[in-house]
Amino acid sequence: MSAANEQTPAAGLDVERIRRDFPILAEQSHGHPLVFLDSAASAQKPQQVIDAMSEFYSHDYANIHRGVYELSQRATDAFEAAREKVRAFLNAGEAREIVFVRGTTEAINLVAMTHGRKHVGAGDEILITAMEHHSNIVPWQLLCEDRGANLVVAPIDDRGALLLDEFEKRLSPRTRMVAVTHVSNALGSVNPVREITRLAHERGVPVLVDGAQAVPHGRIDVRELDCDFYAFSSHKLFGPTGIGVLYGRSELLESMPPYQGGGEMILTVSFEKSTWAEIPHKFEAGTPDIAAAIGLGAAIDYLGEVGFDHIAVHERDLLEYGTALLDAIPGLRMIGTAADKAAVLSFVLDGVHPHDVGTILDQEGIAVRTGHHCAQPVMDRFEVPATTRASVALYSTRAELDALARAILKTQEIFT
Ligand code: 7TS
Repeated sequence: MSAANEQTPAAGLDVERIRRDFPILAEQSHGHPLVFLDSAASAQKPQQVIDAMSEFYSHDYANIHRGVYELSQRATDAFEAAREKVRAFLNAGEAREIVFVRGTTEAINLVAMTHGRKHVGAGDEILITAMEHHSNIVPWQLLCEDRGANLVVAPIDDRGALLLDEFEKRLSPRTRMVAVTHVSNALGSVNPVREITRLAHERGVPVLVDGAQAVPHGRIDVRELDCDFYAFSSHKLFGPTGIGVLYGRSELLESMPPYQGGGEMILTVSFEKSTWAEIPHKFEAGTPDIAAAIGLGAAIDYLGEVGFDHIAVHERDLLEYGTALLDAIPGLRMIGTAADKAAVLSFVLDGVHPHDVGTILDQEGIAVRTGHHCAQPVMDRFEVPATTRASVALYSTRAELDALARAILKTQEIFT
């Protein structure tokens, strides 16, 4: 690969070389160089990922786990090699603890509909936090409706950080599951997952972590976090859409009923009774997005070569730099100022609706997300209808944040 190979740790990240790996960053938008500050919605893809998928389709493509012929074996090997890369990436104990799904949303639904249905009954509780993305709220609400159970929400403070003592108070003898985000997509707040798993496990409660916004920014170790489930989407990790991961402790996955029925997930089928394949295949009914899994593996290789320590240092610099720039703009209020924060600058401007901010920024070639970010309860908590959110990734630069600040000032001039 590029930059990383020639880097010494002290040299940090060579962002210009990294940027050359991402062909889309050379695009223009409305006659300006594209300033892509929406990586929290979905990250851009390096050439290495695009090439890995194209190579697979060109040379190794066949359906997996079925054919006795060589090509199918090659495809199966590539798919399973991607699983092993994910295992190593999360530092999971075993590759069979890695289930390929469509993304974070499907991973959480899978746990709610299998583990949840098995263990949650009338009057039981699911404990989440006030900063969850809709995909870590609604599956639990569906489960609660189905079972007559209750969704309990741990509050956050005015900076957007979880109130851990309030969280602990809400862990009750009826709590059957804790489901928390690792990093908030709307606020950037980083949750103290290790503390959360400790508190929950003291009471015998399993913990699911929504890692969608955490994986692109730092090294994840599911064994150190001591979580029971960890979910993420490939497309936010510089990989393709259509694939994601559910990590689950093997003993939990083994004890769970299947999620969807079909081919691939069975051991035997008769009209009287079917039996299930071993994990993880029990949860992988039907033909998966094979090329996407291989693309995800290539993204993980890429990040490994860049080095997560370098990425973390670079992004911390961007976050501090961007925060100082935006804080200096009169009439701008940051939403989400937790002490432990990652990659997200969410804000509102006095007298200008976020959609208008987004539209003016777009005219300047700057891509940001505006709206409730699929976290409506967070907007309610801060009493705003929406925010403008700039989010950074390993390829973002200080110059892009300068462009953002300039465009915000221009927006204010237009609207006042
Ligand atoms: N959890 C979190 C914390 C997220 O940020 C997202 C997507 C999801 C779950 C769902 O991921 P999916 O891949 O299954 O869709 N977040 C965003 C966002 O912030 N802007 O667009 C999508």
